Amino acid sequence: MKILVTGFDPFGGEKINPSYEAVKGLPDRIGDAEIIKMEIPTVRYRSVDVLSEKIDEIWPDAVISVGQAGGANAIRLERVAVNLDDYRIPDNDGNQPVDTPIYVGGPSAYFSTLPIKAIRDALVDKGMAAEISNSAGLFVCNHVFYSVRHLCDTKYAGKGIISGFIHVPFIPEQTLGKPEVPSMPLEDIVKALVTAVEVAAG
Ligand code: PCA
Repeated sequence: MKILVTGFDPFGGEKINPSYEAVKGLPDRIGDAEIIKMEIPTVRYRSVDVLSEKIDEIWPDAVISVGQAGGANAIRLERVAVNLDDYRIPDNDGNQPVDTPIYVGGPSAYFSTLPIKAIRDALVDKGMAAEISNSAGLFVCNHVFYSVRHLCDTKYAGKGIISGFIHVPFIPEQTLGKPEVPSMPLEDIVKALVTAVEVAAG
């Protein structure tokens, strides 16, 4: 089985994005699963275009997208993606849509098809801070989460590809001098993603 795991490039003035830093740290195999790692741009539509090209090339069984959630104090297993872009800051190409559908005529929302409760339980069993989140925001992470789910139900319908989204906290080097802002060591985020892949791979 093949699992495509994506992280984003830095955005919003940050020098690194812990999502791709963690994805990069994953091994190339986890159990029987081959892990394909990819950095995608924090850019509306382009993020999904490159991801979709990769799906066409490798035909994964699962797509797990990972993004930074600044201020989060736990791994967040996202439950729902909504059909709306409403960016509080411009993306890395300067796009800042306001209350705009991602796919005109698409369903209002999609649920994750990853086993998010089983992943949460496995992480909590290992003593990690993890929770189900009911909003992935309205920025590029939600955009990618929604779009990949939409593709799995339309262009890739019948292929059985599961997909979903995991938000991760800042890592400590991003919060230097800001003791009030939570962070999680990079190696813990990598361990959490390994567990997520193991559970998703069944
Ligand atoms: N986090 C942003 C987009 C890219 C990322 O890593 C978000 O939560 O939408």
